[in-house]
Amino acid sequence: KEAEERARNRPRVFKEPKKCPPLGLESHKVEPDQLSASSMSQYHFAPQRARLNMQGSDDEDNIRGGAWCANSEDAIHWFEIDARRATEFTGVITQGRDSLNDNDYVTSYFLAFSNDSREWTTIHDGYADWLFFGNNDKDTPVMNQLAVPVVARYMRIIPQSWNGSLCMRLEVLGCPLPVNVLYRQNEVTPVDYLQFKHHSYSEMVDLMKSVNEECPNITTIYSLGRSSKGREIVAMIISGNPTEHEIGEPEIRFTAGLHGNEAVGREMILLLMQYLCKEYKDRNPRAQRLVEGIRIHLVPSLNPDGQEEAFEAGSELSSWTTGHFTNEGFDIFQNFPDLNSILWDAEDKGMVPKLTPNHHVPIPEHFEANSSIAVETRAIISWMKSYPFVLGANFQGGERIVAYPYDSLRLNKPAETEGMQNEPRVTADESLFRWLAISYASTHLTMTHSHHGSCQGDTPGGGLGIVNRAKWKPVTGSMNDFSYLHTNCLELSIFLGCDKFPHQSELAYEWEKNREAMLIFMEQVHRGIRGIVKDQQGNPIANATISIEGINHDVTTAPTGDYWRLLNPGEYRVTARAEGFSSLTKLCVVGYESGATACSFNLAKSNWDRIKQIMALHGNKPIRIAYSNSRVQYTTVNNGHRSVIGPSNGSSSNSRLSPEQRRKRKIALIRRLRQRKLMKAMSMRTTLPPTTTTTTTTIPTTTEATTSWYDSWVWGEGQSLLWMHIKKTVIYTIFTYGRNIFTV
Ligand SMILES: *[C@@H]1O[C@H](CO)[C@@H](O)[C@H](O)[C@H]1NC(C)=O
Ligand SMILES: *[C@@H]1O[C@H](CO)[C@@H](O)[C@H](O)[C@H]1NC(C)=O
Ligand SMILES: *[C@@H]1O[C@H](CO)[C@@H](O)[C@H](O)[C@H]1NC(C)=O
Ligand SMILES: *[C@@H]1O[C@H](CO)[C@@H](O)[C@H](O)[C@H]1NC(C)=O
Ligand SMILES: *[C@@H]1O[C@H](CO)[C@@H](O)[C@H](O)[C@H]1NC(C)=O
Ligand SMILES: CC(=O)N[C@H]1CO[C@H](CO)[C@@H](O)[C@@H]1O
Repeated sequence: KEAEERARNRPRVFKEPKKCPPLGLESHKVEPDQLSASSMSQYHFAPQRARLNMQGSDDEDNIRGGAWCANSEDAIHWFEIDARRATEFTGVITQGRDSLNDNDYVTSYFLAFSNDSREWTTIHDGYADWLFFGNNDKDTPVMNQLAVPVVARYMRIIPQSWNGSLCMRLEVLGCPLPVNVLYRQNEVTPVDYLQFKHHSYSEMVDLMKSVNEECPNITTIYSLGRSSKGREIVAMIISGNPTEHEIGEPEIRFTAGLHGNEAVGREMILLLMQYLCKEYKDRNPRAQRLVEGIRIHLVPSLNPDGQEEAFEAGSELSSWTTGHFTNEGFDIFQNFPDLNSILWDAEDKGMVPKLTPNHHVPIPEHFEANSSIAVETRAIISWMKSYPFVLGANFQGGERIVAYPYDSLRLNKPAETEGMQNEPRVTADESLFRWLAISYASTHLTMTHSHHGSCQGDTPGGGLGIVNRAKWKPVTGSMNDFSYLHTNCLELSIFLGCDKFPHQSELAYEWEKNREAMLIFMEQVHRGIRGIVKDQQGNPIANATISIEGINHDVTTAPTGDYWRLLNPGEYRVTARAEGFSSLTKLCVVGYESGATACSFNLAKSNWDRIKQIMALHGNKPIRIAYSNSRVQYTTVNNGHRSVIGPSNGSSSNSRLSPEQRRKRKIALIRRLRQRKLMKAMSMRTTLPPTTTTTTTTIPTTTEATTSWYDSWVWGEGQSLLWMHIKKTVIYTIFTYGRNIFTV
């Protein structure tokens, strides 16, 4: 009480205290063996759990302590940090225990320092030990700065009072003193043209504008829409021709800041902009290949309101959730329509892909009116649909891992035996997603270092640095699942580290860790096949479907007819389908070398489609034909209008032949036609049901398993079908041969 009284009446220190960065309890730069304590209440509450923002779990099966907690039976309590070298300590940030139900936090403490961990000097105010006031709740970090820095190797926090149980999480601020030259060589030398600092919203926009001014002909800035407080969600395109989609060029996206306090991704994207601009101008061949071969969309902050909230709190005093949500309280990442249930329900009924498509699952109708969808989410959805994205990643924080979809969890079968493990549903592209995740994780400098465990204490990735989100921390309505099920784009989440908002002195090293991984990940967009689907006149076909045999997830062509299908190396049977065209299947081989395999299609109008066109011309009524020598006229049955159709220049063609030649030609032709008719009639009799209608009965053919029988009628050079009418089992057709019209 005396100490408290004195502390309250102590004159304020007006001198600005020296500021040092965190030693790295939160970021895990401080290793487990640097942390120790007088006692612990249970194994789950070991001193290693005392890191700022450590997340706990009260789950009975998997208890993870949300703090270090002392054994309440002890009389003396302390928590000790070994900085491993002489350090100038300048402050401490404390937080209570992360827990759903308990309110455990330390309200006051002493600080002591030592050079050998035996003799301790407690900070003193001249009369007695200096009492520091701690927390008032379990989550908000509270910082105490030292008026005068203390040089030492060890530091102890000696709790004096607490609420609930004695539990705490903390970060220590200090500047390590240089030991010798060798040590300094290990430190990263920042590249001078890059800005290693945290950006507020307006600083971020300014930086993007300056990159745009620096590299005007490879960059452009646009907006996805506005946040709920009216801030533009700004994006930059970097590409050889940034303002338009070039046919054949894939588009990819990097996004960050879905959660405003996850700051590393935002800064990595801003650094990537500066890097690509500078390296492109310096004619770095790799940067040039990337910029010219891909249209790269970079969105550093999808939740600008959250970004501002977290930025104001700062890198140390932002708690786990400061700015995580939008202004209206939504977690954007998991605010998307749940399409998984729709697809999985259809799958359970055996309807996929024959009756329900395995891709582009429609958004439920009530979505437009649903007030629990954030304005930011709506802007992102319409953005995702308006560019032909092939590959994307959203950067997040709080863990060190790449998570691939599905993010939503449904077990394959209901448990038959108690205790039996059921596997979650996996995407048809599981092995590709794993590859994409590994391409990032294994290139990142530290993501696969599993010897320290993961940030929150469980090791989900088994050391590979990748995890299926549904197996780890399932969420429904995620951006990744939505992207996979509603668009052509494969989207993953990249969690960049334990500390969501690290001190800005860490940014240079973060850039070193992520730079190569980001470039490698972008280059993966050239893995697989790509091509253009056109009709026989060379017009691109939009919205054509590309299916890969054995992978139950199709993609579609862009409005310009081009498509990309990311695939691991292998041989694939690829089928292109489009409304009104005969489908076509090809074998395309994806090799190990870089560069997508070209696999383009020219689709022929299906005969059926042409028949429908001709019938539509005549009001969908049967057409009667009449002969007059070699000139053919026919009339529509109903209205009596006579119309002379097309190839009636018979006389001009046949007039150059002698009558004998003409007769011989005719006989030969009739013979051929009889033969063909017989063959077709035989094959049809065996496959057509007795009351044939115009539905799709299919005949297996040698080439195409999926060709409709009316498409399989092979027409010779110069022949084409004009009209066909089907009545019971009799098929009437009109077709042309050369310049003559025949009927069968
Ligand atoms: C630790 O040693 C340094 C000199 O090496 C000294 O300046 C400092 O006061 C010592 N700290 C403590 C707590 O004894
Ligand atoms: C960009 O502009 C500069 C100068 O205006 C020019 O030298 C350069 O070739 C241009 N680059 C591209 C990709 O058009
Ligand atoms: C609105 O959207 C949320 C989140 O996707 C969903 O949980 C909810 O069921 C929807 N409400 C209606 C009425 O569709
Ligand atoms: C694309 O084709 C599908 C059927 O294959 C159709 O349902 C959908 O409306 C088409 N989309 C567009 C944008 O044309
Ligand atoms: C029909 O003949 C006329 C004149 O003989 C010619 O101008 C026209 O191009 C011909 N049409 C066709 C379809 O051959
Ligand atoms: C013993 C205990 O838990 N006391 C208080 C701790 O703080 C919370 C609020 O922060 C109170 O509700 C508890 O009563």
